[in-house]
Amino acid sequence: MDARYRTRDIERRSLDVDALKRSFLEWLVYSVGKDARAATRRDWFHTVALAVRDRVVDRWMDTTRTYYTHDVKRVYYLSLEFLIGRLLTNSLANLGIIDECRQALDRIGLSLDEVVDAEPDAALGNGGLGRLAACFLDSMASRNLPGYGYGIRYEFGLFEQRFEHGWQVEYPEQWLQFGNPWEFARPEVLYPVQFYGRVEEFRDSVGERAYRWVDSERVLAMAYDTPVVGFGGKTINTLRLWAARATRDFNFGHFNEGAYMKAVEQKILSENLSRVLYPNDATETGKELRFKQEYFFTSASLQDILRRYLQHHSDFDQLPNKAAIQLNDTHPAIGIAEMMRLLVDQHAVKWDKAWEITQGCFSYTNHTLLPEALEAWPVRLLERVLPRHMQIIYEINAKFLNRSSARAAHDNARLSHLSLIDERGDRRVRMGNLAFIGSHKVNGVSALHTELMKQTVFADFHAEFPDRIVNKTNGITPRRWLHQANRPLSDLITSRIGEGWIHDLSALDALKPKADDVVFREEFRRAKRKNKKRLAAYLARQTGVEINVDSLFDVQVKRIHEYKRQLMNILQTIALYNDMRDSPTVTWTPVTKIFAGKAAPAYHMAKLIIKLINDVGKVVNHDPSVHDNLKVVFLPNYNVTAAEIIMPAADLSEQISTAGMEASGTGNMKLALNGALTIGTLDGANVEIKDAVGDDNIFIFGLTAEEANSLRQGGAYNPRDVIGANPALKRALDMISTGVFSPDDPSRYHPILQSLIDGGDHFLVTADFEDYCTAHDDAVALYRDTEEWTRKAILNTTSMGWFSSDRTVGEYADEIWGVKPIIPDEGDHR
Ligand code: NBY
Repeated sequence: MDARYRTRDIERRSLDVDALKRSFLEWLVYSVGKDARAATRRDWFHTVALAVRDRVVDRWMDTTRTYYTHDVKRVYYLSLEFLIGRLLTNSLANLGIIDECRQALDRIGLSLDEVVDAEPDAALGNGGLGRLAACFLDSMASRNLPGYGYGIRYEFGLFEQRFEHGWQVEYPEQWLQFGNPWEFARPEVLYPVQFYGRVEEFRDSVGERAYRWVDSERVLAMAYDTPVVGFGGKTINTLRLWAARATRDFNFGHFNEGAYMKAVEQKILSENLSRVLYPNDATETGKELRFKQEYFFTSASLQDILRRYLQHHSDFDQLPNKAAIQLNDTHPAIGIAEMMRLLVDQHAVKWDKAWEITQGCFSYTNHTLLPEALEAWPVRLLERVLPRHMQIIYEINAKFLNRSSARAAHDNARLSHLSLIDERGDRRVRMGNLAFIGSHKVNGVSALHTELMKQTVFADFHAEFPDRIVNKTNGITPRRWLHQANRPLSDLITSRIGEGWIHDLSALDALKPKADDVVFREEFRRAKRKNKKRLAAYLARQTGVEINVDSLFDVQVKRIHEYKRQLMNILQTIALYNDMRDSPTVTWTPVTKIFAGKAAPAYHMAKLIIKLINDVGKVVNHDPSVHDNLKVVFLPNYNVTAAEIIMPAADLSEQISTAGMEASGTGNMKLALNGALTIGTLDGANVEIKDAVGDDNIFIFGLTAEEANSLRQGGAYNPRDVIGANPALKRALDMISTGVFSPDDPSRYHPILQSLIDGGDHFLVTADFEDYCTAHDDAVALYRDTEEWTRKAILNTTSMGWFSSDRTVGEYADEIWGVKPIIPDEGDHR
């Protein structure tokens, strides 16, 4: 090889400060095409990202080649959502070159923080489910597991939220507007995906009945690959996202007839498949385009998985030993039928063999028990859009029901529960049931949620397959959520126990005794205060509200949903406001209520709750009689980037869902890991967090899942009586209903009051209110005892080791996927 190129290649991979600086300057000119005087912050971001990407590519190819040469079993994580956020700090930190990069930029006269801030936030997800997928990618790479993410390269991510007069207004999120330096387009990796048409029956070469799908419309799926850098930079996995491409860009027939728009119409319609992420986080709205998105990315991914397998194999017997396919909720569940179609129709595998292979490969994670979120697609839609899949689903169903114990027992009620088809009303395909019977393992995301799965939605399936449902309590990546987001605390921890905790979070255990060390407590508080100052500055910039850094930062950040009960929080805020005004001479502990989160655009009640919080904030924040002891701030456009600033700064973490409704939660873990104390119900993973941090270090209140259930089942619950018996609650509701917070429109909040009073209060806000207020008072009282509060905060951080997604992913690997870590062989490039 030419010696000059060789030196250049080594230079381009070098991690030292001077080499980094030289690459930045070179990339700016030769790839971004700007000179240093004209370069904007965005130009510098692209420059740095490209230079960093150079330092990833060799190891990426090593990783891919190692998987290929050893023909290892891989795990494929199929998810309609990957909420990855920004990647620059993440790549630098996982490569271990944050400081080098900072210095290199310093020498050019630039600040790394400003460069980092120019990166758009990749919001290819709605909330917990999408962020979990992103944490799993980080953990799979960091544990050297051969894992791939498969999803959609949405042109528009989750909408940008702005407030106009306190109302949520949605704007398109154009994250790709200025290009994406992390991705590699793969125009040669292209798969056809069919829709519509009809099924033709014919006899195959040996005279057996066979089927082909004809007269269909085709769209192409084109791959875009993003490297996923593991901690330490050894394993670099791949996130492969599909973009829709038309089979024909241009219809010359139409064009020649002068129909210019019509000539490109088909292209635009086809490519709409990857245009935009659906913004619902807990409701299924049954849109045809959404269903087509699900099939589009699932089919392309399965074709890609089979192509990769066939590089080493000539039949499909070994597929379950080479490919574990994880369904992130039911969104890719049509993959069960698609795998059967690919094996039976395209590769002439016998039905029973194909079914055994399919079950051997697939597993399914359930993320919710809320009935409105369980996907059920109309049979008529499937018949029209995927006619062959509908046949296959009928066939799977018939064989399954025939062998079920319910059939043997002639138990029709149970049979109808087990059926893939919901026969009530318009007939629908239950995607959860399809995912369940097509998988060898099905998991819930917290101990309580898994238990409830067994008792409720999947009770009949659990009786039929008692070993299939397992628990995998969620986790979060300690790299992003502590090491990167919270430098002050991260440095403090490292100063005492070294860096090992970054890839083995259970090492935090060793710090528990430090809770009793005055000096450590002082340093812990100093780190928290730095983070609070940073958040206060950010909130002031974004909202104009100035907050007291020494107040208790009381944080509820998550999607806005009635079951998450932001309403209960704001009602308690009003009650606290009243108390402060009633007793102006009391020395109040200053409290700042911080909210953030998006509402699904069509979820009117959630949007009304946002408006209420903003209206309450307007009154409270301008009332001199509370002497700045209470502030209410709603930060617009919550996303991963905002979360990285909020989590480290929180004192109190609000996890107050109606028990039985939050499958797990993961924000609860991020906040506790960063030293916030939780005020919460016994719901989702809160139960396990309580066990980990200890009863004395958490504020638990409210009904249990069982109690909530029986209260509702009993039918005797009367919110009116409860309100009547609680003067603080009654007063807060009266203020809302008489327009104290909405003088311009006093009846604005009647729908909210209605849902509580006449609507039966489905989410039990009134039932839990009193207990919630007591728990809150306890928390505020404790906050005055600085040393004791800090001690508990430290015990929260140091007890959260188990909630690392490294642990979660390790359990999936051992108990569901059967994949093993492998350290990539190094190529001859170093
Ligand atoms: O998944 C969340 C759960 O609510 C949360 O408790 C859990 O911690 C997290 C990770 O397991 N579920 C969630 O985020 N769900 C969605 O984002 C979602 C998105 C789309 C649809 C349904 C749910 N949909 O039907 O379109």
